[in-house]
Amino acid sequence: MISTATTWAAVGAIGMALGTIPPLWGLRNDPARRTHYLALAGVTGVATVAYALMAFDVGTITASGRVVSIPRYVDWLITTPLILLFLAMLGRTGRGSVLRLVVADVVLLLLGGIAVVLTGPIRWAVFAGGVVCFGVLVYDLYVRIPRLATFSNERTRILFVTLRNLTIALWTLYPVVWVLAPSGLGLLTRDMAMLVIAYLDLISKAAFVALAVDGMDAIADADRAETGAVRVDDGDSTPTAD
Ligand code: RET
Repeated sequence: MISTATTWAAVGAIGMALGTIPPLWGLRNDPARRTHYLALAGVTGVATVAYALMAFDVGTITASGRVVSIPRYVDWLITTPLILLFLAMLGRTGRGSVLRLVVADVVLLLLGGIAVVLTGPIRWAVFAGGVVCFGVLVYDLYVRIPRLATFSNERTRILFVTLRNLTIALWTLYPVVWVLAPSGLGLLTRDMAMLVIAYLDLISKAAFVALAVDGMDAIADADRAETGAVRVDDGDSTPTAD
């Protein structure tokens, strides 16, 4: 039987596929910034595959009476680090800070995935562990990365701030949906949760990627000029963004 969850997943797959067009276009027309476009194309490209699988109900398992979509968690584990990598690339903050962000991200997702299948109070303790990792991630994006960043021009800094704010605002809703969905208290049905998450995923991925591609000329300008770049790599110096 065709459920509403699979229908929403199909809508998600189409949206993500359309969202992959701008970075592919960029790859063709602006090869100098290949790494940026590849990261962006990966974000929506991987999600297209994950949503297509969910549309056919592939990889859906039931554990402790709860339905878990494996493609969803695999998608998040691959694509959220790519989003963070792109943000860090804008500020050119170096490998250490990217690694910190990615570790906090992967750990929070794994804890969220594990908590779904646990029962009893430990489940909420594991979920709380995920929320703590999310706190580290938000701190890094708001405080640490801007402090370490070397924005080559004002437009790149503005692009970073816009994408960073969009990311934090949207990502904060995921643990809320986790609590409301069958993964948590079960106040939302599986179909409703799929609709809400598909919608959140589309904005945090396809809209993020579209805004990023639109802002790539700022990076192109910066690459060409390389003027006004100020290296601020410790806490004593004036932050370049807040
Ligand atoms: C979980 C539960 C554990 C605690 C926290 C969570 C946050 C998940 C996030 C997911 C973001 C996903 C994105 C997908 C894009 O397509 C795992 C729900 C904090 C932030 C951006």
